[in-house]
Amino acid sequence: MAGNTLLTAVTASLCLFSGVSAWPFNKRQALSIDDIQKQALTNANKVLEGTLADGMTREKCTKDTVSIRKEYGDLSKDERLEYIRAVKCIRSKPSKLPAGKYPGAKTRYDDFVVVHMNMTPSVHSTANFMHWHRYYIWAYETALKTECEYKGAQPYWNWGKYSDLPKSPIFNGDEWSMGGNGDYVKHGGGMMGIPPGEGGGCVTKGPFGNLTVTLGPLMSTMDPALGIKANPQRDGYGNNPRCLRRDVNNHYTVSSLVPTNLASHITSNTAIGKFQDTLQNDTPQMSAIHSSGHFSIWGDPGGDVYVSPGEPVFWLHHGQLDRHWWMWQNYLEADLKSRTSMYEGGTNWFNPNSARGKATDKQWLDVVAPTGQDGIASNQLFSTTAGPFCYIYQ
Ligand SMILES: *[C@@H]1O[C@H](CO)[C@@H](O)[C@H](O)[C@H]1NC(C)=O
Ligand SMILES: [Cu+2]
Repeated sequence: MAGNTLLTAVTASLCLFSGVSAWPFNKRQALSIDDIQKQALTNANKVLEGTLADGMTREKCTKDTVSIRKEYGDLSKDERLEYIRAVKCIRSKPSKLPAGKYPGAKTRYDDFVVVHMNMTPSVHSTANFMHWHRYYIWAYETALKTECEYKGAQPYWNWGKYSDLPKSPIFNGDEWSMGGNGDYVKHGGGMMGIPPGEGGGCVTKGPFGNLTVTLGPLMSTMDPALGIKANPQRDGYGNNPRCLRRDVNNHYTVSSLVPTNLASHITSNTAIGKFQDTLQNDTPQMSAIHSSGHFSIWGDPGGDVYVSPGEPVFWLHHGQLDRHWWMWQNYLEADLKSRTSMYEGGTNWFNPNSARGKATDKQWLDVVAPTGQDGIASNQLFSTTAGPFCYIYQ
């Protein structure tokens, strides 16, 4: 990837300056996404060693205890099987929610989906968007460990790594994958003129083949002609058993999710407000990075902003979103401290005049919070190695 970026930079310079002395040896090279990851990791380690200050206090988290989140394709086959086992395990434990109000919440996994459905308006396009989701993914990772004896860390999906996503280790449908694409069914495209991919039907191959989902839909973005059953309850919490659908496609992995675009998103936004807004706000020309990841999987419930955690790969996508923020926070030594604590935005997605978020605002996970760890303030969720957290990305 570093090689590709260099080549692109050289080619671009040659085009711009053809005729002039063109060889760009003295030009500043754009950082590649791999360079950014390396710098972020170096700085995050300095913070752990105490040679670089980020303004946070940390007692428990050290270089010896920190856990390392890896890319799914970088896990060994045994590590992948262990992750798949743990996800299946959490999907087999009973829900802790009252069945009367949430008849669709059958399993402990569904508890996570319900909490997200419930919180959606107060945790998207808001000041706490990155913080709440960091907290939420960590709670899921913790549940895998404490309720299902999971030995590893939460893996992520590096968006820029696979230009042919259906053939990636995540979606190729083999026994070490997160299941295959949906079976092909003829269907129309989605929002903003996105063409249909080669799936659209039920996932029938691999570890999550023939999975039943029960909650939602609430805000489906799939072609209505597919006839996805409406939920018996208006709030989407009713029991609506149906298959997991995907339409894994390459539309975004070759556009908004290419490594150069990911790198320039990180290097060109210096304040968190801009960083979060550009990450989330789709334009008619281009889907933003956050939705691009969701829509690369698409399907039901993956393409539904409320119910999307019902898609088992949600956690890999949002793990990467957290990593994207972590890289942005950490890759510049001089800005690391200020970027760690930046906080900006409102508190309700649907109300642009909602109260401004404050770093002292408590965040809630309700029934999926690890014991004694609900209601943690945003300013304790700033660093992945302070507050309740102790992990870095490799
Ligand atoms: C899913 O069900 C279909 C049809 O019964 C079957 O052919 C297929 O092997 C099943 N897949 C898995 C992963 O169990
Ligand atoms: Cu979300």
